Amino acid sequence: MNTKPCPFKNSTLILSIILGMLLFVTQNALAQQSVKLTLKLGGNVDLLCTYIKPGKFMMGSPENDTLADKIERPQHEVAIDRAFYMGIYPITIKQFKVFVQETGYRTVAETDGIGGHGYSEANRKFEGLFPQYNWQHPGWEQSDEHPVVNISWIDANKFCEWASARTGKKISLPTEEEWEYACRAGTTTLFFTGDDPNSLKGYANISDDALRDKLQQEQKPDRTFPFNDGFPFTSPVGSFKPNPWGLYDMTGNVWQICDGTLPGSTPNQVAGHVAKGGSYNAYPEFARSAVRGRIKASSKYGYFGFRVVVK
Ligand SMILES: [Ca+2]
Repeated sequence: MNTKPCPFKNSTLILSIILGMLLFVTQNALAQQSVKLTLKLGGNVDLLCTYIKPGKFMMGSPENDTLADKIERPQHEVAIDRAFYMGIYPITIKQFKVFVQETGYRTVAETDGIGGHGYSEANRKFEGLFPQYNWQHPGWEQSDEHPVVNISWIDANKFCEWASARTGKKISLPTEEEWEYACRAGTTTLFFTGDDPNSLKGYANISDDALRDKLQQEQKPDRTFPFNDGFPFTSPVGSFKPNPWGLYDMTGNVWQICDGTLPGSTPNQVAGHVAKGGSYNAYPEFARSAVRGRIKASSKYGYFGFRVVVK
């Protein structure tokens, strides 16, 4: 019996393995190219985005969600027909600075004579609206990597107009549907980390022991998360782990202002706009994926920022 290996069979096997490896490497390289988008805002400042594929999801809160507000119901299916890119992080101080430096833009909080909202170290409380508070001065130390706050729907849209002209891309706020679809990232639980609020530990900057320590007795929230996430106020973007689709700070850090108006409301109606995601001041109910914060076009608070989409 001839036991000598067949050289032709072996070389075919080796060739197949090599071709398979080449195909794997090529596919991965193409996938990496297609899922990321980096836009230049100027001044060596980039806007990093990731690809969000089309799909369907259940939006809003189910009847058995005891933390839900009635405006989040009924839960209903939504189809996202077109792919888009979404900012991996909320817009940062550094990115907003480029916009301001190039345009001279001044925010609503800086120009309406009323001012913004912030934290008083002396009084150990959040306060406002006062003229001393705006995106540059919320009452705590910010680095360039912190998400910009004290931003209104009006200001966020002005940034998007500028960024669109700057990059030649259509940059806007996400619709509420796009935001919730991207936040859930295929999950159907209350939080993208599960149904247990404590599952957000390590994934979100929310109301915690660090914040409680900064507040006077009257302002201490009674429903904080039972741990210290290290940040009483905003945290540099990307300080926590991302959601399943690679988006950071979708929950917590800052509420994210969305495009459009609530169904049945008009643009000038009080609280006709929506913000999502909760903030560093969010109790568990305000950190759910379905949460629906209502704001005016001119509302500005130290809890509110935004992220953008590119279409
Ligand atoms: Ca926190």
